[in-house]
Amino acid sequence: MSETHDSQLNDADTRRELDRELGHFHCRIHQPDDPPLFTREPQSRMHALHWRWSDLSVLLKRVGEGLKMQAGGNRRTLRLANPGLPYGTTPTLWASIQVILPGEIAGAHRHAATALRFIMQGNGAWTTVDGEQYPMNEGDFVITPSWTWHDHIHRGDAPMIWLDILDISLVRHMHATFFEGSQVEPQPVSDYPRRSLQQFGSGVMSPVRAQHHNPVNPLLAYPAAQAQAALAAAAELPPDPHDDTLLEYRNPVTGGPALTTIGTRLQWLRPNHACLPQRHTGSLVYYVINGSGRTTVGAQKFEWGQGDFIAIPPWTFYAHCNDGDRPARLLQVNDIPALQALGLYREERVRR
Ligand code: GTQ
Ligand code: FE2
Repeated sequence: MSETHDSQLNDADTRRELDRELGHFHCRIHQPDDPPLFTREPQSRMHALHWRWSDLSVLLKRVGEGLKMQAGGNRRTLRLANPGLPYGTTPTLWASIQVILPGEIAGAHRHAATALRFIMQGNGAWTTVDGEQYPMNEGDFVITPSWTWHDHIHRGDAPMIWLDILDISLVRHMHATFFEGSQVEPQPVSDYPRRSLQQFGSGVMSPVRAQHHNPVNPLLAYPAAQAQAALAAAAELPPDPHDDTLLEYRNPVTGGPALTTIGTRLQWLRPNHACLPQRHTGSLVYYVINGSGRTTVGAQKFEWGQGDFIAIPPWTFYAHCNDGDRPARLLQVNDIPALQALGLYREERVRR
C-alpha cells in the first residue's frame, strides 16, 4: 500500500531520465530539485538599501574630478548598485547621479529606456529633448520619454549634479533595448524651445487644439517652484495615515503619471507624524530633498538626512517617520505605472 503510494509520488528517476530525452527536443519537465514555479507571494532578491550623502558626496567629488565625460559614453555618472541584483538599483530601475562640469556637453543620443531627472544641486545646465530646451536648476524635474533625442549642456560656473532614473532593467528584461546616436554635438534647438511648458505647464489649463507635442507626455519640464508650491499647499491638509502628503508629477493630458513606466512623486512628512506601514508590488527609490527622519523597511531601520537615498524592494512593509522638528521633503520614484499597465499592482495598508 505504502509502496504504491510512494512510487506514485516519487518518480524522480523517471523524471530525470525523461528530461534528458526531452532536452533533445528543447522541451523539459519539472525536476524534483527545481525551485517551485510560484511562491505564495513575491520574494524579491533586491536588498533594501540606504546610501548616505556623507558617503556619496565624497564619491561624487572623486568621480567629478577624476573621470572624463567622453570615456563614459558621454555621461559621467555614479550608479546606485543593488547587491541583490545582477545590475541596477531595483528590478526595473537604475538610479544614477550625473556630474557635469562648467562648459561640458553631454552629447545627443536616444534610447528606448525612459529617463527622468531631478536636479539635486547646482544651476545653469540645460537639457534639450526633441529640440525643446529646458533649464535644469535645483529642484526641477525634467523628463526624457522613450526614444526622444536628448543632450545636456552646462552653462553655469560650478559643477552640478542631478539624479537620473531610467527603466533600463525593465527594458532589458523585456529584450527591448534600442539605442542610437552618441554624438558629441548637441542637437538643434527648435524655434519654440519651451513649447511643451507654454502649452501644458500651467497645471490648470490645456490647449484645446495643441500644436505638435510628444506622444507620451506633452509636458517635458516641471519647474521646482510650481511643484513645491503644490506640495506645501496640500501639506496644510490632514495627513494620509500611510503617506502624509504625496503628490504625483502628472501627465496633463491623461491625468496619470508623467511617464508610462515610471512614477515620480513628491512627499511631505510633517514633524510628529509616524506613517503606518504599507507594502505593494513595485520597487521604490527615495531621495531626501531636505529634512531628516527614519524609515523602517522590513526588519531594517534607516535613519536618513538630506541628500540620502533609500531603495525599497517590492512587497516589503515600509513606514516613514519624521522625528525632526521641521517638515521633510522626499522625492519618490517607482515602477508602479508599469505594474499597473500589466495588471500586477497590489497593495496592503496596515490599519491602526
Ligand atoms: O543623461 O542621457 O544616468 O543615457 C544613464 C543613461 C543618464 C543620460 C544616465 C543615460 C543618461
Ligand atoms: Fe540618455
